[in-house]
Amino acid sequence: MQLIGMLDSPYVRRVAISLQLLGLPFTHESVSVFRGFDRFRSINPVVKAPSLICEDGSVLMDSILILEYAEAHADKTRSLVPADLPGLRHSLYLIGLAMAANEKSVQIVYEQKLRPADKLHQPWLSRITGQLSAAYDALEVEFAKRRETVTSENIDQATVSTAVAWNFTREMLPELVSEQTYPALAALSKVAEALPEFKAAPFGDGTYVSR
Ligand SMILES: N[C@@H](CCC(=O)N[C@@H](CS)C(=O)NCC(=O)O)C(=O)O
Repeated sequence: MQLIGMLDSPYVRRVAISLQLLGLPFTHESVSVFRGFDRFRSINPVVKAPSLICEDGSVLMDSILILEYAEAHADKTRSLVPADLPGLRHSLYLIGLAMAANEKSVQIVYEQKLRPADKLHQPWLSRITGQLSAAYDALEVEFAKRRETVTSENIDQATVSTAVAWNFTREMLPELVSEQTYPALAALSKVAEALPEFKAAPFGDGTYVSR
């Protein structure tokens, strides 16, 4: 399998980390949806990161769908989502919050970097900034309750997605999420970013190389 997209995307990064945790070998091509538009379009005409080129050549897109495929593909002894219904429901609730944090962060970045300054619509920016805070407020409540130290063996998708989202927002919009306001998320991030699977797929324009 080949993962296409840059690791500065939280969607690409959560897939790169999850594939490792699920024991699925893959190669990675770091292609920008902006600077590498033509190259990306030659792989996936829709130009969405992440894209995953599967064993039979079919191309999947959207991190949620790619991870659904990865879970089905992986050895049944390792899953990043709980098997029991209450556990799964809670995990999906948290993943939804992390995905909303990603989406709102990306929207804010696009507003700031892509839209001409005189076209900026402040009410929209205020709205999505409020939504971003609401997602992190709820995640902080959850992770403040957790006591177990995160390891490569016990980490779940809710934790991977939350840690990746937090790191992305801190890298791109540090003024919006302070470590003082979100101490549990800041602490989680430190532990998660030290795991080998996170270190092998660092935020930025690098390429994942299998260990
Ligand atoms: N819901 C999608 C979101 C993916 C997404 O929006 N990726 C961005 C990069 S961070 C992208 O492809 N942007 C280019 C575009 O939408 O044209 C997922 O989970 O993969």
